[in-house]
Amino acid sequence: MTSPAKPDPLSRRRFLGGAAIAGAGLAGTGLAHAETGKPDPLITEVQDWSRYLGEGVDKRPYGTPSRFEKHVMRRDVSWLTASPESSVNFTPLHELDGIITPSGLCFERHHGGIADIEPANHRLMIHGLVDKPLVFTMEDLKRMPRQNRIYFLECAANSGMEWRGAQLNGCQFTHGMVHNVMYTGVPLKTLLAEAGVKTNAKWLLLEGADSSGMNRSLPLEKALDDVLIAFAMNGEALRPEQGYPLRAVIPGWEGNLWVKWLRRIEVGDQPWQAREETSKYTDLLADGRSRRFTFFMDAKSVVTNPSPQAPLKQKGRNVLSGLAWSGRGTIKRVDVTLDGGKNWQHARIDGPVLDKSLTRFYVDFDWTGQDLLIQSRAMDSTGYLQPTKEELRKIRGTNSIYHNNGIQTWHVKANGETENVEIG
Ligand SMILES: Nc1nc2c(c(=O)[nH]1)N[C@H]1C(S)=C(S)[C@@H](COP(=O)(O)O)O[C@H]1N2
Ligand SMILES: [Mo]
Repeated sequence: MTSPAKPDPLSRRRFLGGAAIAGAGLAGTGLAHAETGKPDPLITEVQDWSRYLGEGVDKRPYGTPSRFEKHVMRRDVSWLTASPESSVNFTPLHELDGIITPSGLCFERHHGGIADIEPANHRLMIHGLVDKPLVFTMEDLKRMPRQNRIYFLECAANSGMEWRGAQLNGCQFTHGMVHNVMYTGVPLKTLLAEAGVKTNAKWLLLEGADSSGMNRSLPLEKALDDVLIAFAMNGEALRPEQGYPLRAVIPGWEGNLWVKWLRRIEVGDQPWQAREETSKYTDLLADGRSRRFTFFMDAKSVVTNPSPQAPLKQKGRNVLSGLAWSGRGTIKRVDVTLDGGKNWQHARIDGPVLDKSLTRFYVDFDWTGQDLLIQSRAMDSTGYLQPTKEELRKIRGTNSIYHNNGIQTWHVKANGETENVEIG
């Protein structure tokens, strides 16, 4: 949408100054900018990138994003943990679109740093209550029938800092312990069938080869359902920080169960009561009791744009964008309010709507410059509706860390600045 305007003297002068131009014919027309109506010299001036040869195909054997995208990165919160080896960083959700998280931007959570494993020397052992204990090499696993599936992984501690009120200013920090990639791997049930699970087996222990040797108990029922033993993400080998060369994929269940650098699966008849399922990853309730084994990640959503790190820049036409997901199925509907819950509208879902995957939604709206109180609320295929934080606190109290799927509120001010708030 451009309209003719007066010739821009600046671009005309530069043109007459002698630059050899590809689009020379445009130079005198002074085309106007679609929104402001002002002439825009960038469309008529010849830029360096049009004037000189670009880099050759030999310069980037493995590609990286444009140098102008350096701000798009994982970030940590320095005061959150004592050391970077047992810590977490966050996915920059406000910089992403669609449903796939680029591998290099997937948040990382590790308890003992990134194990540096040579795949030729990696083994996966299955033992315990089985007819035939087995050891697999990576090559063995890659000769077995494999599947491709897109799933979200959410750490149970995602939004954990928000239990006592709005705290961190940015969806990267409040909701960025989630990523969504395509995994390639062998169904765990295939491996278990090969080993022959004994009839009294009920639980598995999954153990990592990292320095923390992190382990978790997994019900056999889930293992026989949809668990994958994955060696690839987004079409290439797992990244070191995501468990290279092998990780467990436990669709819809809390991230802690998705053991990385997976080396051992023991079959047993009861849970092991490992550190990560007793002292950690249990939910302290309002009445002082603890809830064990909260495996499922319930339906949740967040508006990623606008948000504190991505304020509104201009009145008029705008796109509100966000993500919704559920560990119990697909996303059926997302409701969005711009006025703190007085009026709700159905968001426009676009792109694939997959089981236990992030789902992208939009609201195309006009901003007149008034204050906004933005919230989103997801409904999943079981009919479950994402709760308010107050509803959650009634059951869970405020001493919880994990499984906070409450509705997030962003306050957009008249100048577009956006803040993490709670409304009563
Ligand atoms: N071996 C091992 N597996 C692990 C962990 C770990 O520290 N060691 N961290 C767990 C936790 S708490 C989470 S949330 C996920 C994070 O996966 P990511 O780093 O791919 O985001 O991995 C899980 N698997
Ligand atoms: Mo986690």
